[in-house]
Amino acid sequence: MSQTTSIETAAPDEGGYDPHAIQAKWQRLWEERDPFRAHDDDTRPRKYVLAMFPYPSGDLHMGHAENYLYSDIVARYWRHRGHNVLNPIGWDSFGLPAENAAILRGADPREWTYANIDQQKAGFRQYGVSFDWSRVLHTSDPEYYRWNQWLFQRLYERGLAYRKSSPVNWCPNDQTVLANEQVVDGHCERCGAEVVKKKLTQWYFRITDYADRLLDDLDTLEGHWPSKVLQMQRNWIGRSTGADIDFQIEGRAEKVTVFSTRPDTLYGATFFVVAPDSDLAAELVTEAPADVRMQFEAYLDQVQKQTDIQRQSTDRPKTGVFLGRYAINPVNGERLPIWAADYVLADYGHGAVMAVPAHDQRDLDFARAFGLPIRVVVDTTADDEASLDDLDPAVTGVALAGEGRMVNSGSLDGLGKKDAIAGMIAELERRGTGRAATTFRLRDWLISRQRFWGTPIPMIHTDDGRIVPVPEDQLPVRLPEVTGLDLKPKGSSPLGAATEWVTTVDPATGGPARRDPDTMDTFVDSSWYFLRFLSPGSALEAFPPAQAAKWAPVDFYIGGVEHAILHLLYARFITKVLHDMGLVEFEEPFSSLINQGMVILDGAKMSKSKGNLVLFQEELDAHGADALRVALAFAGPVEDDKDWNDVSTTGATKFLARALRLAHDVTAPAGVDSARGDAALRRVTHRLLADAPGLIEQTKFNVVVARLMELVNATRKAIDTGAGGADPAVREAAEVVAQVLDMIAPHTAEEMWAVLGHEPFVGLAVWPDADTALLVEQTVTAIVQIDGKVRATLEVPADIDGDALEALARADERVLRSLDGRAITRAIVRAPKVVSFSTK
Ligand code: ANZ
Repeated sequence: MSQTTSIETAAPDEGGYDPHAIQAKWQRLWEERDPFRAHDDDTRPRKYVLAMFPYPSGDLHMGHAENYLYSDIVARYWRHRGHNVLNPIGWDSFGLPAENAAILRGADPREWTYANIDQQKAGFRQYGVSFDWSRVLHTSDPEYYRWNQWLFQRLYERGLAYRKSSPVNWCPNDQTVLANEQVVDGHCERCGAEVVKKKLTQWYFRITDYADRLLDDLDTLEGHWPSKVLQMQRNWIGRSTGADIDFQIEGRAEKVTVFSTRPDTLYGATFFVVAPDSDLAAELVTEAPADVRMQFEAYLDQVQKQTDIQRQSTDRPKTGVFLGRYAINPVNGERLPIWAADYVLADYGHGAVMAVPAHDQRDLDFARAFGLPIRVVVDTTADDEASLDDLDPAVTGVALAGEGRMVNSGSLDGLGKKDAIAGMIAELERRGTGRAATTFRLRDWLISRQRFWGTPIPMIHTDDGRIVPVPEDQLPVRLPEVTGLDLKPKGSSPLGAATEWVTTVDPATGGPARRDPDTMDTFVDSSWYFLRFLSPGSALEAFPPAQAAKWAPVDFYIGGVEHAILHLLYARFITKVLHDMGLVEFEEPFSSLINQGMVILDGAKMSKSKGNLVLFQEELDAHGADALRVALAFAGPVEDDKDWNDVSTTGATKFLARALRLAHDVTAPAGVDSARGDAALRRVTHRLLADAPGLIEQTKFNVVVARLMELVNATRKAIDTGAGGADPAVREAAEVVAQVLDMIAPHTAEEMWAVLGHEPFVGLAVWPDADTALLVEQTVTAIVQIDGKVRATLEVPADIDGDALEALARADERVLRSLDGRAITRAIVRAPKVVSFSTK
């Protein structure tokens, strides 16, 4: 594109700051010349800056305004530091809202989706975000989701994608399954409906294979990710260490294994509990008498209506059914009655527990409710405390969960907890009936959804019962047209009813077959999108490994804390898989992470339903992008919530007008040595240059705005009361204002830069180095007294010695005039502040 467009600059008249005109002008130029494109062949150091990509939910809102402002500040910052910056944008455009909107209107989810994307694109352009627009991606484009299908098949080959039948979270409203991560306090994360359990065959990704790495590698992110997020991830993965213990069941050939974090308490086991909704319970009850079976069935019905949260809550009466069977304690041969009870979950550990009521509160509550024996095997009394009798859990109802010495435990007696656990594990291993084990709270990732608007799962079910991948040369499996399809949720995927689409052939035999009708969880789409930005148009590969080596991992990632678990965990998992496939060298996708606070109103979250919305587009139209950006950046620390009441777009506009006016008032020509200019102003300028990098890298954007205000004020003062616009230090200050302001208010900054006589773009101008000589407070003001009266002040070096200071004072013109020929009889010098002369 030609570079000859002449740059008209706004008139310098008072109050002539016209943000909308300035904005339109520079946005046009950016669009024409595309200055923020990242170039793969650029050899300068690189930075990859990314804000979590948006869902095309409609207009951009204040949350977007904040999020993409922050990432833009950081992207612009690194350009000013001479880096080749990648700051891409795309849309996370599959998902339920589009589908639900389409159902409401009887339309195609594509229409809603792409119309919203266009609207948001325009909003971002109007907001002056310096994206590389050449790399836009939409996850709902076949060009993108083709690579989801590729990824799925790679996971399938590696045994990391598989199908199983198990109780899953089912949202009765959305009529689809949910991953554990999408169930919040027993309710659907999206629609709030109460989630129920349903046994279904679904596709899973084996994220549990990576549980140890996902947990251990969090240590490498310490100090780079918010500690809260690290903790949430750790809790979610939830590693427990202990032992797997095998129990013989009377009348059953195979042993049953339980997981326990307290194998040391095995001698204290007095009963055995299985999850009512486990296969084991169903099996054990088949041989029970009819009345027990009926009782069990009724109980199971009741249990299946409960959420996991309810099942695990401690403050509700314990319920259960004795199954009439017995397990044998492997260390002492005791018969333990087997119960089915809802506090044991089917999908944690092995779905069965050895119950040790003396030392586990849930087991104790259960034992007391059903009159089961309670045996203490750990003496938790401290030396000087009451006897163990006083702590008897059977009486107090409080389990002894603390540490102590083993009792009633054969050869373990007298040992402390750690030794007793080790001793018991050794004993179990010797007998071949147990071993050290680790269990995770993390479950495999359920990725299939019974909805239309997602990536079709690229698998084929042959009529003879095999499940095979769609041959790679037939990818992508595109979504069919919606015409004639009923998208309404009905428990199975609407794609199953697209007869023509679903009918296919077995690639091996040509025999009849059907496509898998489910689509993928949209978290699959977002688990690797940051890599797709490296070559969004590639038809050959998901991403080129060579580009990944150059650009990734993402240096700066920003988004809401609501993604602290789901998205980040999945992206970390997929990155590790890609690492193991040899496609990326790194194992963590995001080197640093920031969670921005929310923009709130009157102390509350903004919401359409509450009617307390501040509309992004309205603010943008009223004040322009720069004022909105300055006001938001200034409103408070990045991580804090910002109340719109504290956001001053009016103040921001005044500040921007003042800044621009500086540029108009500069009369010193460019290129004049500013060293001769106003030293006080130069110090303010260079202190900002020196401090801005640290402030930005610590995301203290509000402080940068404050420091810019300080420099604008100091420059104004120098113009009005000092050497005026002709002072080269004033030009220097105005140029630095433009270069630093660009991060926050890029349109005004470009305008200043042009007014100052520079070619566009200030957004690409590398900041000058701070002159370190100007950074120390080098001079102090010394006073000179004659016979007790101050006659002169001197600007002197802070480290001046007494002799030099006295010499300067004696030579000073004002001092000589005051002395008027009189001789100095005595001099007292306190360097560097005071010189006191006497003449009498
Ligand atoms: C015996 C025992 C004795 C236990 C004791 C604890 C204390 P975390 O730390 O959460 O991993 N458990 C095992 N599988 C379970 C399941 N499917 N549903 C509910 N509870 C289950 O908890 C591990 C402990 O939770 C295990 O250790 C087991 O009870 C129970 F004084 O075994 B313990």
